[in-house]
Amino acid sequence: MKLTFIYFDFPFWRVEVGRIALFMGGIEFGNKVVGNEEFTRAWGTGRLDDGTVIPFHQLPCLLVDGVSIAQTAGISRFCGKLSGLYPRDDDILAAQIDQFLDFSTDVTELVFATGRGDDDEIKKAKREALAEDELLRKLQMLENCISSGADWVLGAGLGLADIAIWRLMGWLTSERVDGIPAGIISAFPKISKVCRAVDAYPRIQEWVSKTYPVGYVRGHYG
Ligand SMILES: N[C@@H](CCC(=O)N[C@@H](CS)C(=O)NCC(=O)O)C(=O)O
Repeated sequence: MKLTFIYFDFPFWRVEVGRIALFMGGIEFGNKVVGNEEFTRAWGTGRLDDGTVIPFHQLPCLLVDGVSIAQTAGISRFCGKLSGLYPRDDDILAAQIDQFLDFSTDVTELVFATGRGDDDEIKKAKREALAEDELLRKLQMLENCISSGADWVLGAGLGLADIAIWRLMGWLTSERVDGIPAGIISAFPKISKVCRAVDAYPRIQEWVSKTYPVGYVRGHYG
């Protein structure tokens, strides 16, 4: 099976969950990096310059033997199934994992939608307000879902939910999202603990040193 991720040159959670799942499972895959100009064209046409279909004119996509699969959660589940990180015979655990993938999408949309169409200063002000209100409310809900003392969001080992939350929080606390302070995580010790555990996990460390630029700020986890 030939697997190729199509995404920007940025290790965002939306693509990293699938990539890391495959990496952890020892499954080979490739990457096609799309620049902003090509993406603008694909956003309009639904195809990359080489003709590859982008079903919903959005990224990420995963090409599986030439078939384009879109949507982060679907891609993550597919990769999780290949690598043993997403159950094929435990519907409740599968649904629990799904809820954290979809939660990560909700938070991402909440942030991206804030200030969309506004100039940079207004956008920043709106995101600062978000970081003091609705975003905190969402993160508190996530905090409430994690058991005290747990290293992982679900079960006894690192899984897709942890990878999603680690990269989502890494993005939010990276100081690359104008208006969202890196310290936002400090009110949430259980989320911080999960992020630190993922960040220190040997196979994740291996992935980071293999694929992230030296000195890349992965986030501030408290
Ligand atoms: N529901 C999609 C959303 C993907 C998405 O919004 N991706 C961004 C890039 S990170 C994008 O393509 N934005 C352009 C657009 O939505 O038109 C998913 O979960 O993958």
